[in-house]
Amino acid sequence: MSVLTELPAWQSLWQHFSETRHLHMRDQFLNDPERAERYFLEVGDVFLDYSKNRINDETIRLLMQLAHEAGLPDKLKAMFKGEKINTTENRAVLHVALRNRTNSPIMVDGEDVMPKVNSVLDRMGRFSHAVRSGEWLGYTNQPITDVVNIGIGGSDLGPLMVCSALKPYGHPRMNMHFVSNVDGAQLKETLKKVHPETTLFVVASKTFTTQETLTNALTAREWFLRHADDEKNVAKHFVAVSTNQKAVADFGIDPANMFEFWDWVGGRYSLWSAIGLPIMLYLGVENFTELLNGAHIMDQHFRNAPLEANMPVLLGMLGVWYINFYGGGSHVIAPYDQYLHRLPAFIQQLDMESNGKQVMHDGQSVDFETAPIIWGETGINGQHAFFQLLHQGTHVSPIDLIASLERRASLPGHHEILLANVFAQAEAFMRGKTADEVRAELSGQGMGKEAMEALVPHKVFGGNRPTNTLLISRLSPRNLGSLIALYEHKIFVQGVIWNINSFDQWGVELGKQLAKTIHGELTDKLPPATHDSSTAKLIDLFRRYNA
Ligand code: G6Q
Repeated sequence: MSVLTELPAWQSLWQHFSETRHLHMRDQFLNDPERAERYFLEVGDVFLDYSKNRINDETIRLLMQLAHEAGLPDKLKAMFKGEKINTTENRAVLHVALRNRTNSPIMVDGEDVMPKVNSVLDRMGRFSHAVRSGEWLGYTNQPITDVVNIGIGGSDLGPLMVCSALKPYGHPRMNMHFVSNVDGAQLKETLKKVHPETTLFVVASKTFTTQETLTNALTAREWFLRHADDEKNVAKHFVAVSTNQKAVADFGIDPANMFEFWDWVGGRYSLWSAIGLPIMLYLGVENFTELLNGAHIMDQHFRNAPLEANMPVLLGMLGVWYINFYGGGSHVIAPYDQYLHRLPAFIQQLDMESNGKQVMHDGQSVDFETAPIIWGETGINGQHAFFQLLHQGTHVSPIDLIASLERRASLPGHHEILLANVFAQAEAFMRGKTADEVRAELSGQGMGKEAMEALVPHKVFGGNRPTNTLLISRLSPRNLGSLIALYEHKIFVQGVIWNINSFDQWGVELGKQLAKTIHGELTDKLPPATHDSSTAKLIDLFRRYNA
Protein backbone atom coordinates (compact mmCIF):
# COMPACT_ATOMS: atom_id res chain seq x y z
CA MET A 1 0.00 0.00 0.00
CA SER A 2 1.27 3.47 -0.85
CA VAL A 3 1.42 6.28 1.69
CA LEU A 4 -1.32 8.07 -0.27
CA THR A 5 -3.91 5.33 0.01
CA GLU A 6 -3.30 5.10 3.75
CA LEU A 7 -3.84 8.79 4.41
CA PRO A 8 -6.87 9.47 6.61
CA ALA A 9 -8.37 11.83 4.01
CA TRP A 10 -8.04 9.19 1.28
CA GLN A 11 -9.93 6.70 3.41
CA SER A 12 -12.57 9.29 4.29
CA LEU A 13 -12.98 10.20 0.64
CA TRP A 14 -13.81 6.56 -0.17
CA GLN A 15 -16.45 6.56 2.54
CA HIS A 16 -17.77 9.89 1.28
CA PHE A 17 -17.78 8.60 -2.29
CA SER A 18 -19.99 5.63 -1.35
CA GLU A 19 -22.36 7.97 0.48
CA THR A 20 -22.68 10.56 -2.28
CA ARG A 21 -22.20 8.79 -5.60
CA HIS A 22 -25.95 8.35 -6.06
CA LEU A 23 -26.62 12.10 -5.66
CA HIS A 24 -27.71 13.93 -8.78
CA MET A 25 -26.45 17.45 -9.46
CA ARG A 26 -29.95 18.39 -10.63
CA ASP A 27 -31.22 17.82 -7.08
CA GLN A 28 -28.18 19.45 -5.54
CA PHE A 29 -28.94 22.62 -7.49
CA LEU A 30 -32.61 22.46 -6.54
CA ASN A 31 -31.85 22.04 -2.85
CA ASP A 32 -29.08 24.59 -2.64
CA PRO A 33 -29.76 27.99 -4.19
CA GLU A 34 -26.30 29.24 -3.17
CA ARG A 35 -24.44 26.48 -5.01
CA ALA A 36 -23.38 28.53 -8.04
CA GLU A 37 -22.29 31.37 -5.79
CA ARG A 38 -20.18 29.13 -3.55
CA TYR A 39 -18.48 27.09 -6.22
CA PHE A 40 -17.19 30.00 -8.25
CA LEU A 41 -13.76 31.61 -8.34
CA GLU A 42 -12.22 34.61 -10.01
CA VAL A 43 -8.50 35.21 -10.54
CA GLY A 44 -7.63 38.33 -12.53
CA ASP A 45 -9.84 38.02 -15.59
CA VAL A 46 -10.26 34.23 -15.34
CA PHE A 47 -13.56 32.93 -13.98
CA LEU A 48 -14.19 29.35 -12.95
CA ASP A 49 -17.66 27.95 -12.36
CA TYR A 50 -17.08 24.53 -10.81
CA SER A 51 -20.59 24.15 -9.41
CA LYS A 52 -21.50 21.55 -12.05
CA ASN A 53 -19.31 18.92 -10.44
CA ARG A 54 -20.38 15.93 -8.37
CA ILE A 55 -19.40 17.54 -5.12
CA ASN A 56 -20.77 19.07 -1.95
CA ASP A 57 -19.06 21.05 0.82
CA GLU A 58 -17.84 17.87 2.47
CA THR A 59 -16.20 16.72 -0.79
CA ILE A 60 -14.26 19.96 -1.00
CA ARG A 61 -13.33 19.78 2.68
CA LEU A 62 -11.99 16.25 2.31
CA LEU A 63 -10.15 16.98 -0.94
CA MET A 64 -8.44 19.93 0.73
CA GLN A 65 -7.59 17.77 3.72
CA LEU A 66 -6.02 15.31 1.29
CA ALA A 67 -3.98 18.11 -0.29
CA HIS A 68 -2.70 19.09 3.16
CA GLU A 69 -1.94 15.52 4.17
CA ALA A 70 -0.04 14.98 0.90
CA GLY A 71 2.11 18.00 1.77
CA LEU A 72 0.97 20.29 -1.07
CA PRO A 73 1.71 23.60 0.72
CA ASP A 74 5.35 22.64 1.37
CA LYS A 75 5.91 21.14 -2.06
CA LEU A 76 4.51 24.24 -3.69
CA LYS A 77 6.94 26.37 -1.70
CA ALA A 78 9.78 24.04 -2.69
CA MET A 79 9.07 24.59 -6.40
CA PHE A 80 8.97 28.37 -6.08
CA LYS A 81 12.17 28.32 -4.02
CA GLY A 82 14.10 26.49 -6.74
CA GLU A 83 14.56 23.20 -4.87
CA LYS A 84 15.49 20.26 -7.07
CA ILE A 85 12.06 18.68 -7.17
CA ASN A 86 12.79 16.95 -10.50
CA THR A 87 14.52 14.19 -8.58
CA THR A 88 15.41 11.79 -11.39
CA GLU A 89 17.26 14.50 -13.29
CA ASN A 90 18.39 16.37 -10.17
CA ARG A 91 17.00 19.64 -11.48
CA ALA A 92 15.03 22.57 -10.17
CA VAL A 93 11.69 23.30 -11.88
CA LEU A 94 11.49 27.00 -12.45
CA HIS A 95 9.19 28.02 -15.25
CA VAL A 96 7.80 30.37 -12.58
CA ALA A 97 11.16 32.21 -12.56
CA LEU A 98 10.70 33.01 -16.26
CA ARG A 99 7.67 35.13 -15.41
CA ASN A 100 8.73 36.31 -11.98
CA ARG A 101 7.74 39.90 -12.64
CA THR A 102 8.64 41.08 -9.14
CA ASN A 103 12.19 40.03 -9.91
CA SER A 104 12.70 38.69 -6.37
CA PRO A 105 15.79 36.46 -6.23
CA ILE A 106 15.33 32.76 -6.96
CA MET A 107 18.37 30.71 -6.08
CA VAL A 108 19.62 27.57 -7.82
CA ASP A 109 22.93 26.12 -6.63
CA GLY A 110 23.65 29.35 -4.76
CA GLU A 111 23.05 31.57 -7.80
CA ASP A 112 20.15 33.94 -8.36
CA VAL A 113 18.68 32.96 -11.76
CA MET A 114 16.86 36.26 -12.30
CA PRO A 115 19.74 38.26 -13.84
CA LYS A 116 20.21 35.68 -16.60
CA VAL A 117 16.45 35.36 -17.15
CA ASN A 118 16.26 39.13 -17.59
CA SER A 119 19.31 39.30 -19.79
CA VAL A 120 17.95 36.70 -22.26
CA LEU A 121 14.59 38.48 -22.25
CA ASP A 122 16.41 41.71 -23.13
CA ARG A 123 18.31 40.06 -25.98
CA MET A 124 15.11 38.50 -27.30
CA GLY A 125 13.47 41.90 -27.08
CA ARG A 126 16.23 43.68 -29.00
CA PHE A 127 16.31 41.00 -31.68
CA SER A 128 12.51 40.89 -32.04
CA HIS A 129 12.36 44.65 -32.28
CA ALA A 130 15.02 44.66 -35.01
CA VAL A 131 13.20 41.99 -37.03
CA ARG A 132 9.75 43.51 -36.59
CA SER A 133 10.82 47.05 -37.35
CA GLY A 134 12.55 45.96 -40.54
CA GLU A 135 15.96 46.97 -39.23
CA TRP A 136 17.17 43.34 -39.38
CA LEU A 137 17.64 42.61 -43.04
CA GLY A 138 18.10 39.42 -45.00
CA TYR A 139 21.03 38.75 -47.31
CA THR A 140 19.52 40.84 -50.10
CA ASN A 141 18.66 43.68 -47.70
CA GLN A 142 14.99 42.89 -47.47
CA PRO A 143 13.03 42.78 -44.21
CA ILE A 144 11.90 39.45 -42.78
CA THR A 145 8.32 38.48 -43.66
CA ASP A 146 8.26 34.81 -42.61
CA VAL A 147 9.46 33.00 -39.50
CA VAL A 148 9.83 29.22 -39.61
CA ASN A 149 10.17 27.58 -36.19
CA ILE A 150 11.83 24.19 -36.48
CA GLY A 151 11.30 22.21 -33.28
CA ILE A 152 9.17 19.41 -31.87
CA GLY A 153 7.20 18.62 -28.70
CA GLY A 154 7.87 21.26 -26.08
CA SER A 155 9.95 23.21 -28.59
CA ASP A 156 6.97 23.49 -30.92
CA LEU A 157 3.56 23.13 -29.32
CA GLY A 158 3.70 26.08 -26.89
CA PRO A 159 4.80 28.75 -29.40
CA LEU A 160 2.51 27.26 -32.04
CA MET A 161 -0.50 27.29 -29.71
CA VAL A 162 0.17 30.84 -28.48
CA CYS A 163 0.82 32.27 -31.96
CA SER A 164 -2.43 30.69 -33.21
CA ALA A 165 -4.36 31.88 -30.17
CA LEU A 166 -3.16 35.48 -30.41
CA LYS A 167 -3.27 35.90 -34.16
CA PRO A 168 -5.19 39.19 -33.93
CA TYR A 169 -2.16 40.62 -32.04
CA GLY A 170 0.33 39.42 -34.67
CA HIS A 171 2.56 41.70 -36.73
CA PRO A 172 0.82 42.30 -40.07
CA ARG A 173 4.01 41.67 -42.08
CA MET A 174 4.96 38.49 -40.26
CA ASN A 175 3.79 35.02 -41.28
CA MET A 176 4.49 32.28 -38.77
CA HIS A 177 5.21 28.67 -39.73
CA PHE A 178 5.94 25.69 -37.50
CA VAL A 179 7.72 22.58 -38.73
CA SER A 180 7.94 19.60 -36.37
CA ASN A 181 7.27 16.49 -38.42
CA VAL A 182 10.27 14.80 -39.98
CA ASP A 183 8.13 13.26 -42.74
CA GLY A 184 9.41 15.83 -45.22
CA ALA A 185 5.92 16.87 -46.20
CA GLN A 186 5.56 19.60 -43.59
CA LEU A 187 8.91 21.18 -44.42
CA LYS A 188 8.36 20.84 -48.16
CA GLU A 189 4.95 22.51 -47.99
CA THR A 190 6.33 25.27 -45.77
CA LEU A 191 9.28 25.97 -48.03
CA LYS A 192 6.89 26.32 -50.96
CA LYS A 193 5.27 29.26 -49.16
CA VAL A 194 8.38 31.19 -48.14
CA HIS A 195 11.22 32.95 -49.87
CA PRO A 196 14.85 32.51 -48.75
CA GLU A 197 15.56 36.24 -48.94
CA THR A 198 12.85 37.13 -46.42
CA THR A 199 12.68 34.07 -44.14
CA LEU A 200 14.09 33.64 -40.67
CA PHE A 201 14.53 30.09 -39.37
CA VAL A 202 14.41 29.57 -35.60
CA VAL A 203 15.91 26.19 -34.77
CA ALA A 204 14.50 25.37 -31.34
CA SER A 205 15.78 22.43 -29.36
CA LYS A 206 16.59 22.26 -25.67
CA THR A 207 19.13 19.47 -26.19
CA PHE A 208 20.00 20.25 -29.81
CA THR A 209 20.28 16.50 -30.36
CA THR A 210 16.71 15.75 -31.44
CA GLN A 211 16.88 13.89 -34.74
CA GLU A 212 13.66 15.27 -36.23
CA THR A 213 14.63 18.88 -35.54
CA LEU A 214 18.23 18.58 -36.68
CA THR A 215 17.20 16.77 -39.87
CA ASN A 216 14.63 19.44 -40.71
CA ALA A 217 17.10 22.20 -39.85
CA LEU A 218 19.80 20.71 -42.08
CA THR A 219 17.39 20.38 -44.98
CA ALA A 220 16.21 23.96 -44.48
CA ARG A 221 19.83 25.12 -44.42
CA GLU A 222 20.62 23.27 -47.67
CA TRP A 223 17.52 24.79 -49.28
CA PHE A 224 18.59 28.21 -48.10
CA LEU A 225 22.16 27.84 -49.38
CA ARG A 226 20.94 26.65 -52.77
CA HIS A 227 19.50 30.15 -53.12
CA ALA A 228 21.80 32.24 -50.98
CA ASP A 229 25.04 30.65 -52.10
CA ASP A 230 27.40 31.99 -49.49
CA GLU A 231 27.72 30.41 -45.97
CA LYS A 232 28.09 33.88 -44.47
CA ASN A 233 24.46 34.60 -45.34
CA VAL A 234 23.32 31.90 -42.93
CA ALA A 235 23.83 34.21 -39.95
CA LYS A 236 21.13 36.56 -41.20
CA HIS A 237 18.55 33.81 -41.56
CA PHE A 238 19.21 31.16 -38.88
CA VAL A 239 19.04 31.57 -35.14
CA ALA A 240 18.99 28.85 -32.49
CA VAL A 241 17.25 28.46 -29.16
CA SER A 242 18.87 25.91 -26.90
CA THR A 243 20.58 24.99 -23.65
CA ASN A 244 23.44 23.38 -25.58
CA GLN A 245 25.83 25.99 -26.95
CA LYS A 246 28.40 23.50 -28.19
CA ALA A 247 25.89 21.52 -30.26
CA VAL A 248 24.56 24.77 -31.75
CA ALA A 249 28.09 25.80 -32.79
CA ASP A 250 28.81 22.30 -34.18
CA PHE A 251 25.65 22.58 -36.24
CA GLY A 252 27.00 25.76 -37.82
CA ILE A 253 24.95 28.44 -36.11
CA ASP A 254 27.06 31.22 -34.63
CA PRO A 255 26.57 31.21 -30.81
CA ALA A 256 26.06 34.97 -31.17
CA ASN A 257 22.78 33.99 -32.83
CA MET A 258 21.77 31.65 -30.04
CA PHE A 259 19.19 32.41 -27.37
CA GLU A 260 19.84 30.49 -24.21
CA PHE A 261 17.69 28.77 -21.64
CA TRP A 262 18.51 26.38 -18.83
CA ASP A 263 18.05 22.80 -17.67
CA TRP A 264 15.54 23.91 -15.01
CA VAL A 265 13.06 24.78 -17.77
CA GLY A 266 11.15 21.67 -18.83
CA GLY A 267 10.40 21.44 -22.56
CA ARG A 268 6.63 21.47 -22.13
CA TYR A 269 6.95 24.40 -19.70
CA SER A 270 9.30 26.40 -21.91
CA LEU A 271 7.16 28.80 -23.93
CA TRP A 272 7.99 31.52 -21.38
CA SER A 273 11.72 31.15 -22.08
CA ALA A 274 13.73 31.78 -25.25
CA ILE A 275 11.61 28.96 -26.77
CA GLY A 276 8.99 31.72 -26.90
CA LEU A 277 11.11 33.70 -29.37
CA PRO A 278 8.66 33.09 -32.26
CA ILE A 279 5.90 34.40 -29.98
CA MET A 280 7.87 37.57 -29.32
CA LEU A 281 8.74 37.97 -32.99
CA TYR A 282 5.07 37.71 -33.88
CA LEU A 283 3.45 39.60 -31.00
CA GLY A 284 6.18 42.03 -29.95
CA VAL A 285 7.85 42.57 -26.60
CA GLU A 286 4.87 44.25 -24.97
CA ASN A 287 2.46 41.46 -25.70
CA PHE A 288 5.00 38.80 -24.72
CA THR A 289 5.46 40.66 -21.44
CA GLU A 290 1.70 40.68 -20.99
CA LEU A 291 1.69 36.89 -21.47
CA LEU A 292 4.29 36.66 -18.69
CA ASN A 293 2.29 39.07 -16.54
CA GLY A 294 -0.81 36.93 -16.90
CA ALA A 295 1.10 33.81 -15.86
CA HIS A 296 2.57 35.72 -12.92
CA ILE A 297 -0.92 36.66 -11.71
CA MET A 298 -1.80 32.97 -11.62
CA ASP A 299 1.54 32.08 -9.99
CA GLN A 300 0.94 34.59 -7.20
CA HIS A 301 -2.58 33.32 -6.69
CA PHE A 302 -1.37 29.69 -6.62
CA ARG A 303 1.32 30.58 -4.13
CA ASN A 304 -0.76 32.69 -1.77
CA ALA A 305 -4.45 31.80 -1.93
CA PRO A 306 -5.78 29.36 0.67
CA LEU A 307 -6.16 25.89 -0.80
CA GLU A 308 -9.97 25.93 -0.81
CA ALA A 309 -10.04 29.20 -2.79
CA ASN A 310 -7.12 28.32 -5.04
CA MET A 311 -8.06 27.79 -8.67
CA PRO A 312 -5.27 25.39 -9.72
CA VAL A 313 -5.69 23.45 -6.46
CA LEU A 314 -9.44 23.11 -6.96
CA LEU A 315 -9.09 22.00 -10.58
CA GLY A 316 -6.35 19.55 -9.62
CA MET A 317 -8.26 18.07 -6.69
CA LEU A 318 -11.49 17.79 -8.69
CA GLY A 319 -9.46 15.79 -11.20
CA VAL A 320 -8.20 13.54 -8.40
CA TRP A 321 -11.80 13.05 -7.24
CA TYR A 322 -12.86 11.74 -10.66
CA ILE A 323 -9.70 9.86 -11.59
CA ASN A 324 -9.13 8.07 -8.30
CA PHE A 325 -12.65 7.68 -6.90
CA TYR A 326 -15.05 7.72 -9.85
CA GLY A 327 -12.52 5.88 -12.01
CA GLY A 328 -12.77 8.40 -14.84
CA GLY A 329 -9.67 7.98 -16.93
CA SER A 330 -10.13 10.78 -19.41
CA HIS A 331 -10.59 14.51 -19.43
CA VAL A 332 -11.84 16.69 -22.27
CA ILE A 333 -10.55 20.14 -23.15
CA ALA A 334 -13.17 21.95 -25.23
CA PRO A 335 -12.25 25.54 -26.11
CA TYR A 336 -15.11 27.45 -27.70
CA ASP A 337 -12.78 29.55 -29.78
CA GLN A 338 -11.15 28.76 -33.10
CA TYR A 339 -8.07 30.72 -32.08
CA LEU A 340 -7.61 28.16 -29.27
CA HIS A 341 -7.82 25.15 -31.56
CA ARG A 342 -4.33 23.94 -30.54
CA LEU A 343 -5.00 24.28 -26.82
CA PRO A 344 -6.20 20.67 -26.42
CA ALA A 345 -2.99 19.36 -28.04
CA PHE A 346 -0.88 21.65 -25.87
CA ILE A 347 -2.59 20.60 -22.63
CA GLN A 348 -2.48 17.00 -23.76
CA GLN A 349 1.31 17.11 -23.83
CA LEU A 350 1.54 19.18 -20.66
CA ASP A 351 -0.58 16.79 -18.63
CA MET A 352 0.13 13.38 -20.15
CA GLU A 353 3.88 13.87 -20.37
CA SER A 354 4.05 15.31 -16.87
CA ASN A 355 1.83 12.90 -14.99
CA GLY A 356 1.84 9.84 -17.24
CA LYS A 357 3.90 8.00 -14.63
CA GLN A 358 3.54 4.70 -12.80
CA VAL A 359 6.15 4.93 -10.07
CA MET A 360 6.40 7.35 -7.19
CA HIS A 361 9.46 9.43 -6.25
CA ASP A 362 10.87 6.50 -4.28
CA GLY A 363 10.60 4.16 -7.28
CA GLN A 364 7.69 2.16 -5.84
CA SER A 365 4.78 1.38 -8.16
CA VAL A 366 1.61 3.37 -7.65
CA ASP A 367 -1.50 1.50 -6.53
CA PHE A 368 -3.88 4.14 -7.92
CA GLU A 369 -4.52 5.78 -11.27
CA THR A 370 -2.45 8.78 -12.36
CA ALA A 371 -2.84 11.13 -15.36
CA PRO A 372 -6.04 10.91 -17.35
CA ILE A 373 -6.10 10.74 -21.12
CA ILE A 374 -6.46 14.34 -22.24
CA TRP A 375 -8.26 14.91 -25.49
CA GLY A 376 -10.46 17.45 -27.15
CA GLU A 377 -11.22 19.78 -29.98
CA THR A 378 -12.94 23.11 -30.36
CA GLY A 379 -16.17 22.70 -28.44
CA ILE A 380 -18.56 23.75 -31.15
CA ASN A 381 -17.08 21.24 -33.61
CA GLY A 382 -16.97 18.59 -30.87
CA GLN A 383 -20.71 19.09 -30.36
CA HIS A 384 -21.28 17.84 -33.89
CA ALA A 385 -19.04 14.83 -33.34
CA PHE A 386 -17.81 13.21 -30.12
CA PHE A 387 -20.14 15.03 -27.71
CA GLN A 388 -22.59 12.20 -28.41
CA LEU A 389 -20.40 9.90 -26.32
CA LEU A 390 -20.02 12.54 -23.65
CA HIS A 391 -23.80 12.86 -23.32
CA GLN A 392 -24.88 9.26 -23.68
CA GLY A 393 -21.83 6.98 -23.84
CA THR A 394 -20.73 4.65 -21.07
CA HIS A 395 -17.59 6.65 -20.24
CA VAL A 396 -17.92 9.56 -17.88
CA SER A 397 -15.31 12.15 -18.73
CA PRO A 398 -15.11 15.55 -17.05
CA ILE A 399 -15.06 18.41 -19.54
CA ASP A 400 -13.50 21.85 -19.37
CA LEU A 401 -15.59 24.26 -21.44
CA ILE A 402 -13.43 27.30 -22.18
CA ALA A 403 -14.67 30.56 -23.70
CA SER A 404 -14.26 34.31 -23.59
CA LEU A 405 -17.02 36.61 -22.48
CA GLU A 406 -16.60 39.72 -24.62
CA ARG A 407 -18.00 39.50 -28.08
CA ARG A 408 -15.76 40.15 -31.07
CA ALA A 409 -17.06 43.39 -32.44
CA SER A 410 -16.14 42.60 -36.04
CA LEU A 411 -18.86 39.99 -36.62
CA PRO A 412 -22.09 40.77 -34.81
CA GLY A 413 -24.33 37.91 -33.73
CA HIS A 414 -21.72 35.15 -33.69
CA HIS A 415 -20.62 35.37 -30.10
CA GLU A 416 -24.10 35.10 -28.63
CA ILE A 417 -24.67 31.88 -30.57
CA LEU A 418 -21.32 30.52 -29.41
CA LEU A 419 -21.83 31.30 -25.72
CA ALA A 420 -25.42 30.06 -25.82
CA ASN A 421 -23.94 26.72 -26.84
CA VAL A 422 -21.35 26.75 -24.03
CA PHE A 423 -23.94 27.43 -21.36
CA ALA A 424 -26.54 25.07 -22.86
CA GLN A 425 -24.05 22.21 -23.04
CA ALA A 426 -22.92 22.69 -19.45
CA GLU A 427 -26.56 22.75 -18.34
CA ALA A 428 -27.44 19.66 -20.36
CA PHE A 429 -24.44 17.69 -19.07
CA MET A 430 -25.56 18.54 -15.55
CA ARG A 431 -29.35 18.15 -15.83
CA GLY A 432 -29.72 15.49 -18.48
CA LYS A 433 -33.25 14.81 -19.65
CA THR A 434 -35.64 12.51 -17.78
CA ALA A 435 -38.06 10.03 -19.36
CA ASP A 436 -40.97 12.23 -18.31
CA GLU A 437 -39.41 15.25 -19.96
CA VAL A 438 -38.92 13.23 -23.14
CA ARG A 439 -42.53 12.03 -23.03
CA ALA A 440 -43.81 15.57 -22.57
CA GLU A 441 -41.72 16.74 -25.51
CA LEU A 442 -42.80 13.89 -27.81
CA SER A 443 -46.47 14.03 -26.95
CA GLY A 444 -46.32 17.76 -27.60
CA GLN A 445 -45.25 16.83 -31.11
CA GLY A 446 -48.34 14.61 -31.41
CA MET A 447 -46.56 11.25 -31.33
CA GLY A 448 -48.63 8.13 -30.55
CA LYS A 449 -48.05 6.28 -27.27
CA GLU A 450 -46.47 3.12 -28.68
CA ALA A 451 -44.00 4.93 -30.94
CA MET A 452 -43.23 7.29 -28.12
CA GLU A 453 -42.42 4.57 -25.59
CA ALA A 454 -40.09 2.89 -28.09
CA LEU A 455 -38.22 6.13 -28.51
CA VAL A 456 -38.08 7.30 -24.90
CA PRO A 457 -35.03 5.27 -23.72
CA HIS A 458 -32.99 6.56 -26.66
CA LYS A 459 -33.79 10.16 -25.89
CA VAL A 460 -33.15 10.00 -22.17
CA PHE A 461 -29.98 11.65 -20.90
CA GLY A 462 -28.75 10.65 -17.47
CA GLY A 463 -26.97 13.96 -16.94
CA ASN A 464 -24.87 14.27 -13.77
CA ARG A 465 -21.83 14.62 -16.05
CA PRO A 466 -19.24 17.00 -14.64
CA THR A 467 -18.06 20.16 -16.36
CA ASN A 468 -15.93 23.13 -15.41
CA THR A 469 -16.87 26.34 -17.17
CA LEU A 470 -13.73 28.42 -17.54
CA LEU A 471 -14.29 31.92 -18.83
CA ILE A 472 -11.88 34.72 -19.60
CA SER A 473 -12.92 38.29 -20.25
CA ARG A 474 -11.24 38.22 -23.67
CA LEU A 475 -8.56 36.21 -25.44
CA SER A 476 -5.69 38.57 -24.66
CA PRO A 477 -1.99 37.80 -24.07
CA ARG A 478 -2.48 38.39 -20.34
CA ASN A 479 -5.50 36.12 -19.99
CA LEU A 480 -3.92 33.41 -22.10
CA GLY A 481 -0.85 33.56 -19.85
CA SER A 482 -3.07 33.08 -16.80
CA LEU A 483 -4.95 30.22 -18.43
CA ILE A 484 -1.80 28.30 -19.37
CA ALA A 485 -0.28 28.80 -15.90
CA LEU A 486 -3.55 27.57 -14.40
CA TYR A 487 -3.19 24.24 -16.21
CA GLU A 488 0.53 24.00 -15.41
CA HIS A 489 -0.22 24.33 -11.70
CA LYS A 490 -3.24 22.05 -11.81
CA ILE A 491 -0.93 19.35 -13.16
CA PHE A 492 1.63 20.12 -10.45
CA VAL A 493 -1.04 19.67 -7.78
CA GLN A 494 -2.00 16.25 -9.08
CA GLY A 495 1.65 15.20 -9.33
CA VAL A 496 2.11 16.13 -5.66
CA ILE A 497 -0.94 14.13 -4.58
CA TRP A 498 0.28 11.09 -6.49
CA ASN A 499 3.86 11.65 -5.28
CA ILE A 500 5.21 11.25 -8.81
CA ASN A 501 7.84 13.25 -10.68
CA SER A 502 5.86 15.47 -13.06
CA PHE A 503 9.02 16.87 -14.61
CA ASP A 504 10.88 13.98 -16.20
CA GLN A 505 9.87 12.15 -19.39
CA TRP A 506 11.70 8.86 -19.78
CA GLY A 507 9.04 7.55 -22.15
CA VAL A 508 9.74 10.41 -24.56
CA GLU A 509 13.50 9.87 -24.18
CA LEU A 510 12.98 6.19 -25.05
CA GLY A 511 11.37 7.23 -28.32
CA LYS A 512 14.47 9.24 -29.16
CA GLN A 513 16.70 6.16 -28.72
CA LEU A 514 14.48 3.49 -30.19
CA ALA A 515 14.47 4.56 -33.80
CA LYS A 516 18.25 4.89 -33.99
CA THR A 517 19.03 1.17 -34.41
CA ILE A 518 16.31 0.58 -36.95
CA HIS A 519 17.28 3.75 -38.81
CA GLY A 520 20.73 2.22 -39.26
CA GLU A 521 19.18 -0.96 -40.59
CA LEU A 522 16.96 0.92 -43.01
CA THR A 523 19.79 3.02 -44.38
CA ASP A 524 22.91 0.84 -44.02
CA LYS A 525 21.29 -2.39 -45.12
CA LEU A 526 22.43 -4.18 -41.97
CA PRO A 527 20.60 -7.45 -41.46
CA PRO A 528 17.68 -6.81 -39.09
CA ALA A 529 18.68 -9.79 -37.00
CA THR A 530 18.09 -8.60 -33.48
CA HIS A 531 14.36 -8.01 -33.76
CA ASP A 532 11.24 -10.04 -33.28
CA SER A 533 9.90 -11.60 -36.48
CA SER A 534 7.23 -8.92 -36.95
CA THR A 535 9.69 -6.02 -36.79
CA ALA A 536 12.15 -7.91 -39.03
CA LYS A 537 9.40 -8.49 -41.59
CA LEU A 538 8.41 -4.82 -41.60
CA ILE A 539 12.02 -3.74 -42.08
CA ASP A 540 12.35 -6.21 -44.92
CA LEU A 541 9.17 -4.91 -46.54
CA PHE A 542 10.48 -1.34 -46.38
CA ARG A 543 13.76 -2.40 -47.97
CA ARG A 544 11.99 -4.20 -50.79
CA TYR A 545 9.90 -1.12 -51.53
CA ASN A 546 12.95 1.10 -51.54
CA ALA A 547 15.46 -1.23 -53.18
C1 G6Q B 1 8.95 18.20 -23.33
C2 G6Q B 1 9.50 16.97 -23.86
C3 G6Q B 1 9.64 16.89 -25.34
C4 G6Q B 1 10.74 17.75 -25.94
C5 G6Q B 1 10.98 17.33 -27.39
C6 G6Q B 1 12.02 18.17 -28.07
O1 G6Q B 1 8.79 18.40 -22.15
O2 G6Q B 1 10.64 16.57 -23.22
O3 G6Q B 1 8.43 17.18 -25.97
O4 G6Q B 1 10.41 19.10 -25.85
O5 G6Q B 1 11.34 15.99 -27.42
O6 G6Q B 1 13.23 18.12 -27.39
P1 G6Q B 1 14.35 19.17 -27.71
O7 G6Q B 1 13.84 20.51 -27.36
O8 G6Q B 1 15.52 18.77 -26.85
O9 G6Q B 1 14.64 19.07 -29.17
